[in-house]
Amino acid sequence: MTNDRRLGLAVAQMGPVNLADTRKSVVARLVEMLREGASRGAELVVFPETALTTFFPRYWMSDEEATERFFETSMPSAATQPLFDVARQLSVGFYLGYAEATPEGRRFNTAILVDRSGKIVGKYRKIHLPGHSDHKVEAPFQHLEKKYFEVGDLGIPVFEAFNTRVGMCLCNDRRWPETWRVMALQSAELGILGYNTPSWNIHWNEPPHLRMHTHLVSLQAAAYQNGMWIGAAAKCGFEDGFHMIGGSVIVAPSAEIVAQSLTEADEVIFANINLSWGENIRNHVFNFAKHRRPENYRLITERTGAGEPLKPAA
Ligand code: CDV
Repeated sequence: MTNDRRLGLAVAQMGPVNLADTRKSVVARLVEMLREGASRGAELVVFPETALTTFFPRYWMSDEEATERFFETSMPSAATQPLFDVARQLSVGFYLGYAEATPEGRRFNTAILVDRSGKIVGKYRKIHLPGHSDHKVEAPFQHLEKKYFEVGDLGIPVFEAFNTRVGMCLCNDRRWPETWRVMALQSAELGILGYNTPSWNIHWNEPPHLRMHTHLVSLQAAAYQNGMWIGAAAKCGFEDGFHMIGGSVIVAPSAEIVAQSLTEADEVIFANINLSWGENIRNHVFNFAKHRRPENYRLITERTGAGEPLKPAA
């Protein structure tokens, strides 16, 4: 028997943001989806990674040009203020991914959590940065996250908000079990993320149908193995001719998908989630306090890459 603790959760998928699109026009799209989410009962709306611009790491340019064109130096800014204002008016919070330039000149792939009063209550900076930093001249497009962003320096925090505990991550982080386990060890009941996943990959050979499969299987396994809800928002479709997968989802702690986008356009999906549903898993099969054996897991923090087998205990 579980309690009934509800949260209205919306995931606001975005269709393409092209190079020519202004911040103003993008924020207007976000505001419209925030309104739709609120009208359907959402208390929290999840937007994608780099929601305010095109997924610019596909383009080679100087760091100065990238910063000037695609990074935010303040949040809220004049362009994003309407989102915060409408959030406060409608009493609906949101998660927003954007490229952050700090006053010290550091750059991160960042997500914020904004509460129902329009106040920023959490920040995460992406840790698992995929791609490369060199110019792959022969490649059809680049994936320059390692050039434009530093590795996040805020850890994997969990925030007390929305009457629950919320963990945040971004895109590639979702493929790493460590991300979710660190959230779950802080008793997160909900993990949220935005993503930009190109349908073709210049780094390893994964055909388009597997791109969707590995996306979903990562989220479903993470939800089940950590007894958490997960909400994941895509930016998708053809951005100036470069295709990215959709497949925005809300996943239950049972690993079942309770809502999934149908399009590759702006689309809001919604579920009135019962936050207690993870308790059955966290109290039994994945009762961490009872069953985890961290003394056997030390390689997870000692080694980055795979190495030789450990010597068997005598
Ligand atoms: N933006 C991303 O982190 N994208 C990666 C791609 C490069 C594989 C992802 O994991 O979807």
